[in-house]
Amino acid sequence: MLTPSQIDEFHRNGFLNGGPVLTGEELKELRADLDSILEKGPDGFSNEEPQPVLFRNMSGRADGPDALAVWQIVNIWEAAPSFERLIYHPSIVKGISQLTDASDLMVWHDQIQYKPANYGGATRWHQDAPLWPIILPMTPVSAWVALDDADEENGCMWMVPGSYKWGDQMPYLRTQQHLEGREEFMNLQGFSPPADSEIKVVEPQPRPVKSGEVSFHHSLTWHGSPFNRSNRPRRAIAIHYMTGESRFVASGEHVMKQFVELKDGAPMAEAGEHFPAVCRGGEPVGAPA
Ligand SMILES: O=C(O)CCC(=O)C(=O)O
Repeated sequence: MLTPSQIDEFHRNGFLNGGPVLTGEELKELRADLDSILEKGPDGFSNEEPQPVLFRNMSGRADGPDALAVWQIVNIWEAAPSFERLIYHPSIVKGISQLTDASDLMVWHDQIQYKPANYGGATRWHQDAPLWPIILPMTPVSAWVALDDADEENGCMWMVPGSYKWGDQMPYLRTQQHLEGREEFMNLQGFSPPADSEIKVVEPQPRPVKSGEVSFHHSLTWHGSPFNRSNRPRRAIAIHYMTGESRFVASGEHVMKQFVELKDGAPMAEAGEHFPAVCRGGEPVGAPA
């Protein structure tokens, strides 16, 4: 359970380190499952095998001597039982329910972003909700679980306090895509927060997360993560949840749309097995046996 002061901190900043949620045993199993999937690679799954929805190097700079990689795996929970248990993790699910005030929650999708040691690429400044145009109202809060200590050296996330209250600012953030290295990541230039904002300055902060801890962020919080030039990998997973109010927007595009056979405006709670319910009536339902 999050405390009232943690919930206040989240509502002020738009992010929160929720502390440790994984046992040593769980961490070991998650790392081993991720490593074996990374070893297999995007083309290593047979048709009969359960597999993730997407597996790709999302770095735009993957060729040549400066090759950089961010391995993105969407819905690893569909390929590995340890990750399936993680999306139902009672502390994570309860935390999301507390921070959203929603009693019913489903998984929208999960997402590994693995930055290899020495040549891990950047995840540029962005907000999540504008990139998810097939659901409304927007899915409000995500959980990000570190499988390695994530710090400034190996590309931890950076966030901007209060930015989630400034609306959809993706057009502005798209002008800042040149910021990729650790030394330049704080140099967001040329944006003035709305005059009535509680926080009126753009102050990017690195947000280290220890392995086994969960960090929560709002889907309009400005965030990103620079290169990993350290000699340590950065393994982590984001789990994006929807509330029971989410409805399908048929005009949008998203990699998860292929699994939605609903009419425009229908509740995403009816979207089926790729979007499992994890919380009902404010209580985590727990992983299937
Ligand atoms: O793992 C990262 O560095 C970025 C993750 C992210 O953008 C997210 O969780 O929304």
